[in-house]
Amino acid sequence: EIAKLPKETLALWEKYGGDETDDKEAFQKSFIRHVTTTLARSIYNIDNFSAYQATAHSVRDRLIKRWNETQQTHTEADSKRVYYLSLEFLLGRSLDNALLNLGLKDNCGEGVKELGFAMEDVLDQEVDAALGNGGLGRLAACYMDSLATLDYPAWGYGLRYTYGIFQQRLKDGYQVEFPDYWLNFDNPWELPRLDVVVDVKFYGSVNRYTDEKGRKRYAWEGIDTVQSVAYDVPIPGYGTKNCINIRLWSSKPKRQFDLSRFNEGQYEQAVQEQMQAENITAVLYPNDNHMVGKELRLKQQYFWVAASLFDIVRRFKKSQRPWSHFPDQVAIQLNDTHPSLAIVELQRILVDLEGVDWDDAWEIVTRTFAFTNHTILPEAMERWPVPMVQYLLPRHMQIIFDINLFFLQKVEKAFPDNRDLLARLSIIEESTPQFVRMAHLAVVGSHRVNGVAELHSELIKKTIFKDFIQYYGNDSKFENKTNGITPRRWLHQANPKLSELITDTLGNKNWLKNLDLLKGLKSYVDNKDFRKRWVAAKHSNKVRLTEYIKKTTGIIVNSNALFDVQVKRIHEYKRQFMNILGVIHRYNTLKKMTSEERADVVHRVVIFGGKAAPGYYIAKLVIKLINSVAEVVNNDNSIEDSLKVAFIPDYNVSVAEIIIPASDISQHISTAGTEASGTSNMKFVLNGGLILGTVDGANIEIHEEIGDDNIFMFGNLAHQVDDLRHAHRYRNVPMDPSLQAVINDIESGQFGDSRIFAPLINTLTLGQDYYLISDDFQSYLDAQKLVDEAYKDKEGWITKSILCSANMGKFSSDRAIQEYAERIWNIEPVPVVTKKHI
Ligand code: C3B
Repeated sequence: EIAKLPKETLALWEKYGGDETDDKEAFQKSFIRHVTTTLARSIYNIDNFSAYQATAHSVRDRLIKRWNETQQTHTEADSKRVYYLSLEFLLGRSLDNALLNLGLKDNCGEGVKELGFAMEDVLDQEVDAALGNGGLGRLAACYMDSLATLDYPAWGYGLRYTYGIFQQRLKDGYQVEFPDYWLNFDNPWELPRLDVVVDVKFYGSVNRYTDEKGRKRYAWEGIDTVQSVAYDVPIPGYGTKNCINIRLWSSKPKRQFDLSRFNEGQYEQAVQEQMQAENITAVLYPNDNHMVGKELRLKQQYFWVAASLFDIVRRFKKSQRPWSHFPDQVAIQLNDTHPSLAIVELQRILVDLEGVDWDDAWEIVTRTFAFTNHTILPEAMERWPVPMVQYLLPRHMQIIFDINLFFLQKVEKAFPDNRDLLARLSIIEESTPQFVRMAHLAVVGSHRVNGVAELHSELIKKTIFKDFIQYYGNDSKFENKTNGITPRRWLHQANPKLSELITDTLGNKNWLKNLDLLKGLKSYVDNKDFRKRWVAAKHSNKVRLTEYIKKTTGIIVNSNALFDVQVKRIHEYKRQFMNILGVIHRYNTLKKMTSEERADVVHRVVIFGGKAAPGYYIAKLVIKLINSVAEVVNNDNSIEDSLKVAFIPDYNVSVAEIIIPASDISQHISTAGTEASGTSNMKFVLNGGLILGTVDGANIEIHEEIGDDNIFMFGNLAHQVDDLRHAHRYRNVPMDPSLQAVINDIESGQFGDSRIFAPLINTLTLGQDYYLISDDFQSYLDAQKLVDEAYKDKEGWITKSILCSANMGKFSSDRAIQEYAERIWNIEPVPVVTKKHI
């Protein structure tokens, strides 16, 4: 096509294209151009925020260039791609990451400075893209970073929520939620593709007809059509030209107005319809590890899945290959069960729209999909009422019944006369009403199912998917892929001082692409100079956090104290409750000491952060209790600063980047077997923070890597949990005496009106202590004592801290992505070669 253009046209493109080079001068030119044109401002009215916008737009220009080159390269290579379907992408801020990954940091930093701004202030203007709840959404973001860095041809697909996860503020110690209208100002990190539009249907009916070959066929006549508009978010890799794409869909009404209604004078109803369409992608459901069965959520899921599959199929069709080649060109990863309707949608496209025979279609579908499970908590399992699915997606419901029928027929052949097994394996739960078990659909429709840490992957085979193991045989489908985190954001960006020390020590930045190289730090563990700089880095991070705590809470803490951190979503299984009960125990122990005795204790700052789902009453009470305890402890001069408690509001990715590098010890204390992996545990240890944790999730593998000396583990083991719960339920197990004492303190009113906390305390007594706080409490206190002892040995602690980081190579998301690519997706890297600008 290009060859057909007149020479003069080509010459113009050659001459004027590709101006966005990476040098300082070109950047400054871009910056000033964006101030005057994009922002319509001038040298006289530019503040930090406009400086951020101008910088972001200048970087965006360069990102888009790479994005284009990458997409062009991938299209030409026409090799297999992976599509990562995730309802959540918790990206956080983009500017600093883009500067680093594009290699623009120094030139832009200088360029901005010469223009009169400090890069730090400029970076601080950006609002987080917070399109996720917690671990699952942040994992997706880390995986996109690694996919880009490792040159894989990959796309993410998600939703462009108008409102991300709510903003948390505190009022009288209680959480209050505010909307996160993150698109208030323009968003330079997305490319609106107003021309990429997909019609998505809902409701309606199914017609049966006979096609020209005499086959019975089905056609779904949906009645409510909503448009899905694409917004592309470029994700640059580190140290590569590769820049991949996350395509986020936004809903908009198909027609601007229903004119007939308008003419009939029903103006309001006509506008209403428009608003309903826009509603679909309005808000991210704020639940973590908990299912809420709202129809709008199901609509979101189908809206997203339908638009994404349409896009993927359209791209495949361009290559004119036969359908049987689809799984050789396309791998689709399902991030949890949220996108499992994609299995049904692809089967529908193939059978109803493309006329592929059912069995051939099903073969294609199952070879295409793979599924990651992130939880075994029963309340998190997605089940949709059959009547709701039937009404919203009548043809899909038929297809699910057929998938189930054919699947159960096969099971019956292998296990005749085993009705119980059939009922347990069925995709349909035979209750009133019936439910669709999305996890079963995902397992049956995928060729691989993986858990996210070794223990978790073993547990799913023994619990939620036990019966599938009996049917498929142990090793056929089920695998482990231990989670990982990107060292670019979580060490290099979040902890610049430590990153610089590591680079100086190892001689280069190669560790950022090969985290195993951190092992090289071990030979410096006794090097005085190195140790000094290591401590200095940690201390400056603690000073930074001290200032942040003061700014956000007014609480003044001592940066020389031991910083003890628990930041994550507030959930009973994560046991923030146990942590604060432990704090009360510590406080009352300190109060009983004499001044001389206290002189000997390690001073602590206990730091909490995390959001509770707005409807999760008990979790919200935990926040209140933490703040009530903080109020009393922080104002008690008699304990002489030996203990401070701070709840940092509105925990998010950017706040995590300040907190994590400043931690001495962090708590990952879930009831054994309940935390599938955890990923913040990896971030803390990578930054030289030690862990106090239960034998759960990735704690176990971190322990394996860093050794007994560098981690504090406690508590009952996963295999003991069932028996302990049974005992609580049917025997009268006395409460742990130290715990009982703490409960008495709360009930005595030491932390304010104790009636407020009664429902919380009831979870330990009336609620049968489902999360086994009493069973683990003594062991927890013992472990805390060991932490204090170890911290007193300053030099010993530094050694532990260094060895922690040095042994964390395994937990790079690069390693995880490589395993997925080789074992599940069967895709190869496609490096981007620099293209001319035409
Ligand atoms: C989380 C799990 O709770 C974590 O243990 C795990 O590390 C991450 O996923 C990533 O695998 N998770 C979540 O954030 N939301 C869910 N709905 C289910 C699991």
